[in-house]
Amino acid sequence: MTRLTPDLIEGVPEDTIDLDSKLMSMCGKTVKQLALEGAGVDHDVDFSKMKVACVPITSGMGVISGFSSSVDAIVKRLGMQSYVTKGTDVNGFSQAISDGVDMIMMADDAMFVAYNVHARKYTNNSWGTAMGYSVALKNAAGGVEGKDVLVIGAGLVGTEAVKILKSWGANVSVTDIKPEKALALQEKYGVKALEDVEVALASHKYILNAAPAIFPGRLIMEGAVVSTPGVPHYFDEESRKKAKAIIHDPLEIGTAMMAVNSAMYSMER
Ligand code: 2YJ
Repeated sequence: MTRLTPDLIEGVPEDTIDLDSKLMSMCGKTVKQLALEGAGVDHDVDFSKMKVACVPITSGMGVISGFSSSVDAIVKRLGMQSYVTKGTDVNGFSQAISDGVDMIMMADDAMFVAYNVHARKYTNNSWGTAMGYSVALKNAAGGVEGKDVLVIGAGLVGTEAVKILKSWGANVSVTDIKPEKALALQEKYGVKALEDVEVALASHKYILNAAPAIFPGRLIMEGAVVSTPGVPHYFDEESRKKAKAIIHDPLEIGTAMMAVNSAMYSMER
């Protein structure tokens, strides 16, 4: 996982990118609607009774300025009650438990979880990101069943995306800067490993980019739908002109997906 930096997330609390409007125009759904779909829920859910604590974690590389407040804002936009604990780490966690919260959101350098206290289960960010961006891709593409979809990156998010897209009936190909990683997914999940990322990109209209890579516009297909959680995020003018949709935000889609999925562990479906 790439470490987020304060500049990447500075617009998240006030939602300066207006993610819902962007998603509505590309996918026809809001972030909450996409997250519910990813959690397998086919109706709106009132989350107003769900109490969430966001715990800042200082271990490893430490607190990222604005991270907990961004997660807090994202969770609030889903209609949940949320706050950032005063204490950090174990102190913050114990405060959250004493306050009787239903869910705890916290991240260190390796793991970001939404922990449902009642169900004693968590949803992690790799799955949340893969599912959130796969659902967005599916909606923007008008379904993926029987379509050729390319997953770039065979890391934690890419692997989850391969499994999800395959389960939806897509013809999944995967490519990674380390070919053996793509080959391992080919073996395990019966998808197709492609070695040359440029050839792969130029021949696919539907792309889930789970790698911190930058691709030149000459390789992007006309009318392409690119769902791209990776940071840094950069698509040149040619890509933006040619693509039908480039779906990206630094934190919200993955985080909303985690929060909704974890909340549903203890709510009626
Ligand atoms: O509590 C804090 O402020 C920090 N401990 C947060 C650390 C956040 N974690 C990361 O940046 C992960 N490496 C990646 C998160 C993935 C988001 N898509």
